[in-house]
Amino acid sequence: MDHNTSEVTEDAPLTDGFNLLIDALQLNDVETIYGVPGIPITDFGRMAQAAGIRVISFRHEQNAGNAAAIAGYLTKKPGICLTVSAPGFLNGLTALAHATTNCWPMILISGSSEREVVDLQQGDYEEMDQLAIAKPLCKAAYRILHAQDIGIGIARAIRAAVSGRPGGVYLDLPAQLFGQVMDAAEGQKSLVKVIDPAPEQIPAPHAVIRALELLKEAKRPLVILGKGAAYAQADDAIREFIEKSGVPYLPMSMAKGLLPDDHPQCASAARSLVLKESDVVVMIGARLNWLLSHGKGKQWGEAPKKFIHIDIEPKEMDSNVEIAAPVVGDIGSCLAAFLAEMGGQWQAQSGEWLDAVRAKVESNVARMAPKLMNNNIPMDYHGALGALRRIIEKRPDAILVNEGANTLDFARSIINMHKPRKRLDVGTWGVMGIGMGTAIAAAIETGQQVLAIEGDSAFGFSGMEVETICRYNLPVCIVVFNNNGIYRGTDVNTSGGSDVATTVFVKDSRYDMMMQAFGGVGVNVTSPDELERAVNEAMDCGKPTLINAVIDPESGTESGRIGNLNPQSVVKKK
Ligand code: ADP
Ligand code: TZD
Ligand code: MG
Repeated sequence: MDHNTSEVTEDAPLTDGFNLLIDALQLNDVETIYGVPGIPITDFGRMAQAAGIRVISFRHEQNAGNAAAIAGYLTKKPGICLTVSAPGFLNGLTALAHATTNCWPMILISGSSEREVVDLQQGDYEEMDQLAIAKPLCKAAYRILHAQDIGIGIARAIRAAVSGRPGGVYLDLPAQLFGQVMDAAEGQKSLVKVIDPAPEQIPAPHAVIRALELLKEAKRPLVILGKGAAYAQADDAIREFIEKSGVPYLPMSMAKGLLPDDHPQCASAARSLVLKESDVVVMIGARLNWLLSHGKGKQWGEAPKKFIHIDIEPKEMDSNVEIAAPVVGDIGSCLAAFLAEMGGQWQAQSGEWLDAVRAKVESNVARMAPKLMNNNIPMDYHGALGALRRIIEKRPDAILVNEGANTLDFARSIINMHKPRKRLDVGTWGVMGIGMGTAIAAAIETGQQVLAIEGDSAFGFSGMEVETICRYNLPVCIVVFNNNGIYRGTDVNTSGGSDVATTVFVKDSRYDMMMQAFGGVGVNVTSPDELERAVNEAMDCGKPTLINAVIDPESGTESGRIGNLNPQSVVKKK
């Protein structure tokens, strides 16, 4: 069948693949597309923009993809990334895999070469079997070959991305699809509005009772909140459950702020104690992966522990340790069921255990306080982050983006978050390069001021997007923690050769000048006071700003807090 002419009569109004794609996306409330233009999607981007979709053009697809991924996390709607074929697709694929790993909904839409030529491997322009390559790296992958299938194809992609455990979806659009013409009325009829894309998943009542009976028996209970809990946007129910149960809680990195970090039940500053000593642990939207030492080993102590696990993904239960009380469902529904079952009778946890946790929190916080007030030059991480902590305290609506090694680990523990979904970082993989894509999407999706705290290495992975930030005039303030390199800027090449060590960069670089190159504000600061002043100014005016914060190159440690995962040779080559 020739799809350019099928069922089209001479004078009936026509539509084509370009228009149907735009109609299908708009019908499903897609407002923003993140991407990079080129063959075969240049006109699609133009037309989408003309139709009122906001199309944000990046300098590299990985950053556009990271923007789409975090947009999905922030909005519970799939973030859309649009790329060209083979190389553009591959650039976007890292972000698609990252979204899938983090359980965030995203759709990577890539143009592709002609199927006939690709399948015979005849060497088309940017030839690649993209569908096959994407499949193992995402939650679902589809290809649309006919214009009349665009409606159903987009619907499948949306539903696959957001229902159940969210994840990345790949959508393959061969070049010829865009130009396929069909009758406009038939085209409209073929569109699909996705009804209830992420249906509630109600937990079984007996699973809820089993969990609460276990919790009632606990002497030293603990709740761990993960980014799935933040994603679920069940903020009130989560707070009510925590407060009604009286149980201390530990927020994972991106769950910080679900309840304010200075909440009396927050156990962040007593992490080692609560992991070791707790007897019943309630996991809410968090996995027992490497970030929690797989739920076993030294960190978790000797005392026997029982786990209650709330998650939408049944396969997550028993993934690392035995789960005594699995509760499968969406977090909003699960916590509503918990609260209903707890009723007015529930005896909130109090006494010795909470007192011990509070005492530990208070002594650790007091020990840290003077370090955060230091005004040393050159700055160390504590002095610089103490200043930024005071900023976020005063501006709790600002969104914090954070990547690096020491820059990440210190910022996570030092900067208190006060509201949900305000801390966006490297996620499950600890991937460098999410910074600028994340900052851009955060500004666009929320309209809030963004503060991106970036290691100098981490920033380099997506730094060219400062042009994008200036082009769209986004309220993003980037602080580059410039310690001349990865972990520390003081390593030396032991060969005696003229190359510098593998972990160091050009000394005394001026990242602030990169921002100036595109009309943004660039500032170089050397003290915490200067840093605080510069960030406040940036946030008051909302102009794109990059602050080069000179950090003592000796103050970091190898691999930050996860040095234990870093194999090091004991038999080093001379
Ligand atoms: P963290 O890194 O913060 O510990 P993870 O990414 O490991 O968090 O875990 C998030 C978990 O949340 C995943 O297992 C995912 O299935 C789950 N999840 C995501 N959204 C929901 C939801 N709406 N309801 C229940 N569970 C969810
Ligand atoms: N590449 C990717 C994509 N992700 C990674 N995590 C790494 C490489 C390895 N890596 C880290 O885990 S942290 C880091 C790298 C290269 C950079 C640390 O240096 P920084 O931060 O300047 O960003 P600090 O403050 O100097 O530690
Ligand atoms: Mg560094």
